[in-house]
Amino acid sequence: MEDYTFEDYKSLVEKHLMDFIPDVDHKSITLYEAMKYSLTAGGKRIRPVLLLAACDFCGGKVEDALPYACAIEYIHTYSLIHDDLPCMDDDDLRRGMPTNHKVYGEAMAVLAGDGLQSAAYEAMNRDMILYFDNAVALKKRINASYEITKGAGCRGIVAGQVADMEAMDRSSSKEMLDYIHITKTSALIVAAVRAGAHLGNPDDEMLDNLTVFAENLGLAFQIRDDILDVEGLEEEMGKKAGMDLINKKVTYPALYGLEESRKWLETLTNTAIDALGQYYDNAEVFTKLARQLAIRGN
Ligand code: GRG
Repeated sequence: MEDYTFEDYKSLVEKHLMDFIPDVDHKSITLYEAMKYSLTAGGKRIRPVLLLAACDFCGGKVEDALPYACAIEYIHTYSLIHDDLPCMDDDDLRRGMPTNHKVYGEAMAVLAGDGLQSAAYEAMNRDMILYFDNAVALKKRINASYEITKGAGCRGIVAGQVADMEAMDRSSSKEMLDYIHITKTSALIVAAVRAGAHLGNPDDEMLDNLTVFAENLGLAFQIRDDILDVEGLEEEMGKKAGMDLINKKVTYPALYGLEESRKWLETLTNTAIDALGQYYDNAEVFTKLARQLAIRGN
């Protein structure tokens, strides 16, 4: 296992982020620029880092996981572009920059999101083709791709977006709130961790423990996001605050108040950390990240 920190993994992601974006014909240069604009606008890179760290933790080669790490960041970035559109959350600011549609127009922003999504599948498929004659290596990659595809799909972030939209203006139950958080946010975080693990050699117990970690981290991440929307600073967050209230979103603070939300965030963070307790220092990158995310300002 490499002795990498969060920043080491993040630097690797940044260095290779554009490597798997297909070369486009010069006639499609606006599409390429719109995709690159949002991809390189910043972002914490939590999902690709988790994927690389999980691969490393399970004894895989970090370099082998790069196409999948970049793919999950492409999918995440596409979802942010689409989420910001006027027909969805109608946001002007993302990652500290004007949103994609504010710069390139609505139609191009839709297409930039579409382009990023298909680039993700192209990156993973191209990698899998290289291992056609190696059943063991191919199986790991198919498993990783399956996890990412599932998290990105109609049981993952797309379902979450639908539930998030439809729950607006409704008096929502805790069950609905949990469903939104699990699909909208946790699904892709779980996908990142499980995909990375599959690229290594996890035993069943390791995979189960990493999954419990990711599920709890994902929920904690969204509760922190909900809290930040109430009390965060726009300059620090790189996006507008108070949008959940304006859009009448179903959030943890809206249903339970800030105090209760903070307590639940702490409980989920501790549960995530405990899930990896038996691995001591080997799991440090995960446990440190969980603690940092619980107090993040953006
Ligand atoms: C399929 C259109 C579509 C949307 C899917 C992901 C999503 C649903 C909507 C984006 C908005 C949102 C609040 C999602 C919840 C997950 C979340 C907190 C995303 C922001 O992730 P960060 O903080 O963003 O990791 P950066 O910019 O750091 O990458």
